[in-house]
Amino acid sequence: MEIKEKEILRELKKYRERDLKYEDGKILGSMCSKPHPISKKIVEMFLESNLGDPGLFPGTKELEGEVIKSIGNILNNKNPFGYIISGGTEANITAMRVIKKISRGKKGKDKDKKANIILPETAHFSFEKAKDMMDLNYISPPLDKNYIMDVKYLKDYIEDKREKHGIDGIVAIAGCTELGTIDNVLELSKIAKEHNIYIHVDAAFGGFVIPFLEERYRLENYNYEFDFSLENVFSITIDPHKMGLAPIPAGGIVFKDYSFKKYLDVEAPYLTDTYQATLIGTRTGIGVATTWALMKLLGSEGYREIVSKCMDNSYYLIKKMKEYGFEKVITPVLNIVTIKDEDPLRTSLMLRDMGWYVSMCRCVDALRIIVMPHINKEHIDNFIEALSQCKRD
Ligand code: 0PR
Repeated sequence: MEIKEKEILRELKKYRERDLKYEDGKILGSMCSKPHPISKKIVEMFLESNLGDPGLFPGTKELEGEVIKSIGNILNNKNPFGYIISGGTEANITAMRVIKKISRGKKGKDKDKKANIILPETAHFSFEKAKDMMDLNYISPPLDKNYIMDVKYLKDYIEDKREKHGIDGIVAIAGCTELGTIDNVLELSKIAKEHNIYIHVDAAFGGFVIPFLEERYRLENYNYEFDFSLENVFSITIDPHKMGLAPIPAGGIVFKDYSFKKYLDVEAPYLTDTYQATLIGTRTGIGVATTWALMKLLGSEGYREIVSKCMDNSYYLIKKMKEYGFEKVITPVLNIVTIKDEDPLRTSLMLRDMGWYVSMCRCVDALRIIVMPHINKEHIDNFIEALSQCKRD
């Protein structure tokens, strides 16, 4: 290797060494994890692939179709249409774009009127970005005692106070960023069916967890249904780069069928495919290839094992919290654990000074720990010690 190249790599390494490493077990507030080792080889193989011009990369394009088919399978959809894109943010913005387009069609001469969309208070901030771009109108019903959208309130709202043009869309969350809760999509689906409303489910996190959640981790009387088997669920965000263990960037947007493509297509007459539907034009095929490989390699059984390990560790954390006198906000639904705290910002900053990175909830005073696959029981023991030291200081 030329001296200059070696020097550049050495220089880069210095920067990279300052980054935290998942395997050190100190990253407790991230929805990403160390990608599966097979990813390295695939990244190299697909380095120059560009799905922005799919005619040049027909092999990668075909793989994308296969991945969407496999993801469709875990979401109970035999005819899925969708893309592996940059992440949950792009996926959610894409879904809002479709709702906006459909609503315009419905509003006729009032087509400049904003789309009215029901959005949970706990929705990810990516929806704020969509609102800025598309001037949407969000309506947020209160949360019920389980920290999910109050379905009864919503039903009354839609029936009693429907605006002239009604509600154009409902966003439901399956694996909420803050608490890991799942909206009652079954009930929402009934309401949506009755009033002809589009449902988008944000399962960016839960999409690779809920289908693989064993019975013993499922809470009684809790509704885990969230997929295309429910009527009026027309799109789902599901991110391989979260619990799917794919490297970044790998987000997923899946629609019920191909008919939704027309709302996204813009003309791109000089490209090999003369229409483009994704928000991002030039886009790597790395996410497609890694997701394809991981779904083949791990299969349902592999993902089930990963999810069980994370759930087991989540319950281990709950047990340790109890021993040390810390309280949870809710019994974990998925592998996200909440720790009540009067001043979560202060505590998280103290923890950060000690090298621990946790995050916080917005809807309740609590710390939030995402028990990802890189976290083991020893990390949890050490973390609880550190947390209790914060409280003593
Ligand atoms: N929808 C949900 C439910 C999410 O939790 C997130 C991200 C998104 C959409 C957006 O996904 P992208 O970030 O892929 O666009 N949730 C995490 C969060 O905001 C993202 C994250 C990941 C944050 C790793 C920190 C981190 O270290 O907490």
